[in-house]
Amino acid sequence: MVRCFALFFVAACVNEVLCSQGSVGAQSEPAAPQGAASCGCEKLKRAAAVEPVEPVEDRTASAHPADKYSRSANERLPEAQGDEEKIQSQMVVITGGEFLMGTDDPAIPADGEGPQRLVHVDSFFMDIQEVTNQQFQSFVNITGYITEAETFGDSFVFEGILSESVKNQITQAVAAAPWWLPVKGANWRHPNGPDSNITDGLDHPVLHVSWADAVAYCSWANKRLPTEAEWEYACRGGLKDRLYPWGNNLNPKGQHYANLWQGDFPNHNSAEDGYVKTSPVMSFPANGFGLHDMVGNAWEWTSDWWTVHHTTEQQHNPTGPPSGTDKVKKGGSYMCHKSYCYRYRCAARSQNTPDSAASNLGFRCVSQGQR
Ligand SMILES: *[C@@H]1O[C@H](CO)[C@@H](O)[C@H](O)[C@H]1NC(C)=O
Ligand SMILES: *[C@@H]1O[C@H](CO)[C@@H](O)[C@H](O)[C@H]1NC(C)=O
Ligand SMILES: [Ca+2]
Ligand SMILES: [Ca+2]
Repeated sequence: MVRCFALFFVAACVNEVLCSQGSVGAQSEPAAPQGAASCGCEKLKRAAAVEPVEPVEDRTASAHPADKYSRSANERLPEAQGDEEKIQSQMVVITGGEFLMGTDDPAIPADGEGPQRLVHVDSFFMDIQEVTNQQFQSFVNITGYITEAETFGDSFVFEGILSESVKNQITQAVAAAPWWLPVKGANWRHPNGPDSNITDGLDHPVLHVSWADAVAYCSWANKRLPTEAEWEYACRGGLKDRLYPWGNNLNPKGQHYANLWQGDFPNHNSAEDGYVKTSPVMSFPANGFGLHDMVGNAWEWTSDWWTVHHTTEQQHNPTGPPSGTDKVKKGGSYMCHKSYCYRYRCAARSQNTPDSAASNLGFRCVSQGQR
């Protein structure tokens, strides 16, 4: 059976009627600068356009990937385990404490960056890097896991990294962000379209992974996704009330500290930081906690459902709303430029439906103990 999924696009809270999650906030809070708010990179949504001819279990099956792909469900030979352990990310302990989450000076108020609030998180361990293609490949090799983008048969790819021949076959684009194209055959193995591969990108962040895919990987590794609070606490690297993981200056001493976009988005990427697309993980300096690429390179999924409304009361280990339609992602990507997507700040945030996948969205895992 051929499944058909329409791509609908929510114009970034500029149109309040269309913005299902942010409409109340967008009305009650000052509007963000149009350019900054109309970032297309986080508004990609899959939605069933036609009545499904198959029951929906296919999709709910991946809502509980932890059971199917748990370590115990996939016992392996000890020698295979040895290889796989080697390939796991190094983790660092993030010593718990209190921090100021969010900001009272939001660059994009409609995203719910404020208010600033006191949050306590307990200690945890965090991968020092984004999960790489090689790590994800090792997971897939052992478990046979199939990502949602592979099941759906397509994923979103930034036009600028597609080959001309693939681009020419595409007739559909995301209305308010025409640089995003739904590309058949794009998935983690073919991140820049069906004619691309990861042979030379094994140490780059895995892309085109849905939220459930990320959860499945972390569960398999006996880890989990970070909460938004854990992620932001880790991003700040012990600094208080700063924009970036390393401070307030984007390019201290003229150096680049993250893989972002330089030039004129979306037409010209001057790649002054050395990379037009993703970079190998850990190509840029670590923050004060020893974490690399917390902002830039690939966006990172968190476990929280999305809301733009936050209590100002002090919270301990907040986990976000109990339910929702979108999941929170943090950190921005190699596609972020101040002119349209100033989201490579620790307080910045964005959202996607959990079944979304794109050529700039990945993840890293955390755990309660050392793995
Ligand atoms: C996964 O399997 C493929 C095919 O056998 C192999 O080429 C690749 O090296 C394996 N990757 C990992 C990370 O084990
Ligand atoms: C991967 O892509 C490179 C560059 O386009 C190409 O030369 C190579 O043959 C491809 N490898 C595979 C296994 O398809
Ligand atoms: Ca770059
Ligand atoms: Ca990142």
